[in-house]
Amino acid sequence: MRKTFSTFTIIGVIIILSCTTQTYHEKMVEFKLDTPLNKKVMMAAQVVPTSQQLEWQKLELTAFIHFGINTFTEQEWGDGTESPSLFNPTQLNAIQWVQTLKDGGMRMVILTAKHHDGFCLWPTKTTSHSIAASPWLNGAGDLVREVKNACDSLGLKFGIYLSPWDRNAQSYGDSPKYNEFFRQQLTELLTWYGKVDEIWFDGACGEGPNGKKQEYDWESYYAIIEKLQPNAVVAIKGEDIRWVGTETGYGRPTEWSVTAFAPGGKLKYQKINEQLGLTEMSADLGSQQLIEKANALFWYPAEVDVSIRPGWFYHQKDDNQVKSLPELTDIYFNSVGMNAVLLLNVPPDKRGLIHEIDALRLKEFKAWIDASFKENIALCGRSKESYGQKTIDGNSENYWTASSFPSQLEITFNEEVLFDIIEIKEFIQKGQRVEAFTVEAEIDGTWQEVGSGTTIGYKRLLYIKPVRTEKVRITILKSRYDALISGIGLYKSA
Ligand code: FUL
Repeated sequence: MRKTFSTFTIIGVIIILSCTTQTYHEKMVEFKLDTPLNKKVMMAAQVVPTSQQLEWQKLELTAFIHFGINTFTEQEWGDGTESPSLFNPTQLNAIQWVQTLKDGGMRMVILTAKHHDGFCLWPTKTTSHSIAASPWLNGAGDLVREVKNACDSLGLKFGIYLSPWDRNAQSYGDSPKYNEFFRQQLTELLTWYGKVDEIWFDGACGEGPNGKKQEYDWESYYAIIEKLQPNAVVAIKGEDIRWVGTETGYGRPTEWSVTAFAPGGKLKYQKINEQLGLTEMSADLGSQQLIEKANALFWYPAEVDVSIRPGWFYHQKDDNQVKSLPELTDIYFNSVGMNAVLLLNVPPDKRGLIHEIDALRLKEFKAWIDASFKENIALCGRSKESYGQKTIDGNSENYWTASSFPSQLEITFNEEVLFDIIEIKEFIQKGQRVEAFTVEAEIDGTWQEVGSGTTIGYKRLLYIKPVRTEKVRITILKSRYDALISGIGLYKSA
């Protein structure tokens, strides 16, 4: 890293270390009826994540494993009538799964303990429709334990996917009975395996007009989690992590972690969403127009789930359709680079192994990330101000406060640099605030815009045409309150 050539100057409007006292609202804020919009917006800027949500956001890359009876029947949604005798992986090796995912840069693994077909990957006492009735290890296996142990030994976090929709359970549709059954399953999973970091409640339910109508008792499920795994984050039909609304790997260019969209499955929150006409898939979940109408806001950050293959489960016919490296890197920019966490699904095959093609692709993906983000060019040289480097660095707890807008931050290099990735981070421990920014480079003596965006949040990446310049400036055009910028990076992609 060159340390001698560049200078770093802050131009224009005041950028000072924050020292005012403020009122932060952890996870949610409610408005009084007559709260004016400007006050609401200021309060929105001070909704902050819980420590668990913050830790989760920092993971950036997480993995999904869809594995179960569908793996053996070539289906995506089993109907619950499949015989457990079909489940018979011959070379199952959970260490190979977790090591492969780790080699792909993943920091957590979420396993489908039970998908919609109701087949349980652990020896549950709640039903005989489980691996205990399968030929795998003569019915003595416990796949949840194997994956958890592999995660522990390789240092990855561990999560559980548990489908509320269950097409095998006899009691499904008899609401109190099934709720009790589901609570028992949840209790087993949250007590038998040590620490669980994420619980993923799928929102899908394919019951048609003549199907069984099951009312899920979300509050009682959450109470169990609160009691047994208070540090876990709960996703999708949970109140900590939001489904981004697509399964394509692409988030929103404007992605607010503070949403008017209310989290989870509680009835009172569903009503809020009905009133505001919002679903996870709505284009806008957090604009000022929406804040104006809202009575409450939530820290409810986005998770982007997508499969490395066309389906969620392994199908041999898809071996030639594993996503390419450019597809994965594009997904990276559109998920991690858009203020979300990527949840990449990698389904093991019938042998019980992650297929060689997928494993290779994951390695390539990690190698590309490592090579592309190896050197933060913005760090070249010393900043004039003692704090400048820390701001660019983003690893410290320091940040800059830009208090009026537009506010500019200029980086001057004494020799030409080349980059095509721009990274900007907000200090989200104090909220998400920036609404618009631009990035310019001085090219042939004039400032030219090379990138722009709306929200930043935890991390915003822009993948742009390569730029050669000696000067870069970032302008925060609009922010809901003081903009707290905790990191700036310029990189050349591999
Ligand atoms: C959806 C399910 O229906 C899919 O099978 C898959 O599990 C995906 C992650 O969530 O809702």
